[in-house]
Amino acid sequence: MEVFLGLGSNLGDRSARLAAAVASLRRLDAGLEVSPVYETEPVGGPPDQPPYLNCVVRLTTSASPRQLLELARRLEADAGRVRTVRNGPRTLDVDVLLYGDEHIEEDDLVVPHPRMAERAFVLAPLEDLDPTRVPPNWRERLAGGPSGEGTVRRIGTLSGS
Ligand code: PH2
Ligand code: MG
Ligand code: MG
Repeated sequence: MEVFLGLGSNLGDRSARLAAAVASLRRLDAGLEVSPVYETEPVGGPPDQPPYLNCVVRLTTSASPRQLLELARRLEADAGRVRTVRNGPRTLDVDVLLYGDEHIEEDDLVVPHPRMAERAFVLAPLEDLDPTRVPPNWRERLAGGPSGEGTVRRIGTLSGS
C-alpha cells in the first residue's frame, strides 16, 4: 500500500529527530521518499511554542494501518516524547496521513487524517510529493488563516535523505 506519514518536531534538535525517524522508516521501505522540510508556525496548543520542522514521507509497505500507528508511537517514544497538553510542544510527532485510498474510522486512528486539509504544514510537503493528493485550491481556501501557506516556509531537504 502507498502510505503518507506526516512528521513534525518543535523541541530539541528538530532536524536530527526527523532524520532519525526517516532512517527507522527505511526499514519498512528502503526506497521511501521524503518531501522538502518546512519551518512552520505552531498551530493550536499553548502560546509561545517554538516553530516546528515538518515534512511528509511516502512509502510502500504491507504493514497495516494499525501496525503503522504502533510504529509511529514507538518512534515518538524513541525520540523521548512526553505527552502533556494537547498540541503541546513535542520532540517528534508521526501521523498516518493517508493509507492508499482507504477510509478508517476507529477511536484512535482516523485516516485520512481528519485535520490535514486545514493545515499547510501537511499540505505543502504532501503536494511536493504528490500534487494529486491535496485538495485543489487549498492555498486560496486557507489564505490568511492560522494554518495557511503564509505560516510555512520551505527551508531545504533533510540531510542524509
Ligand atoms: N502538530 C500538531 C499541532 N500543531 N503545528 C505545526 N506547525 N506543525 C505540527 O506538526 C503540528 C502543529 C499536532 O500534532
Ligand atoms: Mg500531528
Ligand atoms: Mg500525532
